Amino acid sequence: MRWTDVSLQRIGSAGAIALLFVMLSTVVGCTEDQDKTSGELAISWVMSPNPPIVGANTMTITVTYQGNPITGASVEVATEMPAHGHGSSETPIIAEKGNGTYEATNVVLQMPGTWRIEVDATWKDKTGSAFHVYDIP
Ligand SMILES: [Cu+2]
Repeated sequence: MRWTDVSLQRIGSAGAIALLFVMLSTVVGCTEDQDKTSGELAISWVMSPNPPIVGANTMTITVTYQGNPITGASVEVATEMPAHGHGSSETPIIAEKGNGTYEATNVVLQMPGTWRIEVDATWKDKTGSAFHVYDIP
């Protein structure tokens, strides 16, 4: 049973409709590829294909600090299926492309379901983190 099923039973139909609107607006507002960022470095990315698929995906990642593209950052991509307690079967390959752009290839999502992708970046004494949750059919 997923948490949404439990929630719907507890809050009744009026609450369920309200929750549905919240969930819909979350989906509609989800055009950017990052749900949440933290730290001093700003991180965003675009998936290819978009939306991502079961199999190998590519991420084009942008790292900026106060609006300026950052070269020479250390970038890491972490994939996880929270419900299953495992990550990707493969290790992503990160390549710096210049002007604050980093390409992650071999981002393998080996099964359908809910995946959380997090990107962490470090540059000098600055860090940043961003993640997005994808439902892969
Ligand atoms: Cu899994």
